[in-house]
Amino acid sequence: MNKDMCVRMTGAVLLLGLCSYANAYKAVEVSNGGVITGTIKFSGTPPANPKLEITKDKDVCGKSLTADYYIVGANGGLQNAVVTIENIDSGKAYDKKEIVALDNNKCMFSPHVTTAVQGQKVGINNLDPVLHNTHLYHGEKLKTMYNLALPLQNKVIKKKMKRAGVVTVKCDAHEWMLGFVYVTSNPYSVVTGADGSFTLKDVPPGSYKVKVWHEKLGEVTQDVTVAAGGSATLNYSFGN
Ligand SMILES: [Cu+2]
Repeated sequence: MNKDMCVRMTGAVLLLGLCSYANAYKAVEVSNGGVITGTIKFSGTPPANPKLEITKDKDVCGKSLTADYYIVGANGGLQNAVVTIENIDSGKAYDKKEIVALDNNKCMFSPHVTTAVQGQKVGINNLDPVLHNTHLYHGEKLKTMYNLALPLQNKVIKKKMKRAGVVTVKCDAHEWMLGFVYVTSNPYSVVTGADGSFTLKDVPPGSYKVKVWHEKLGEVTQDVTVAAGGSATLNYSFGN
C-alpha cells in the first residue's frame, strides 16, 4: 500500500494499522544517481565514556568494561552516528532478505550501532558461553518488540524489524549492555566509520532532508541537493 492510498483511506480506521506498518519505498533502477559523502564530527572534548560496573559472569565479561557511547577519532570524527535520507520514496534496490548481524560478544553488543531497512531481519547471535537475554525496544517509549533468551552459543535468532524507528537493544542478564538498530523505511542509511566519514551511493537526483542521529547527542536534519551523477557533501559537527 502506498502513501497516497493511505491518505485516501484515512476514514477507514481498520486500514490505518496497515498504513503504519507498510513500507512504501519502491525500488527502481537508478542510472544517473549521485553520491552524498561527508564527515560527522564532535568538536571539543567529548564526554568521557563511563566505566561499566560488571556485576556477574566476570570470567567471561571481564572485571571492567568501558562504555562505547562516544567514539571520537583524532580529527574529531564521530563513529556510530547514523546518516539517513528521510524523504525518499523510490530509489536503489536492496536485499530484503539480508540478515543484519547483531552479536552478543564479550558482554557487549557488536556492532554497537547498526542500521536495517524496515522488513529486514536482525540475526541475533551469542558468541559468549553465558546466557544473554537480548531485549529489543521500539521508539522513545521503549515498547518491547522482542525479548529473547540466548542460552546457547552460535544459535542465531532472526527477528523482523516491522517498523521504522530507533530500536534500543539491552540485555536482561547484563544491565550495562546497550546497542541500537536504526530502522529506516528506505535503504539510504549508513553508520559513520571510525573517522566519522560516510557515503550514501546511488541517490536519485533531487533535494533531500538528511538526518544525522547519535545515541547521546540527538539528531539534526540538513538539506542536501544531489545533482545527476554528482557528489554532494554533508559535514556536521556536534558539540561546541
Ligand atoms: Cu548479556
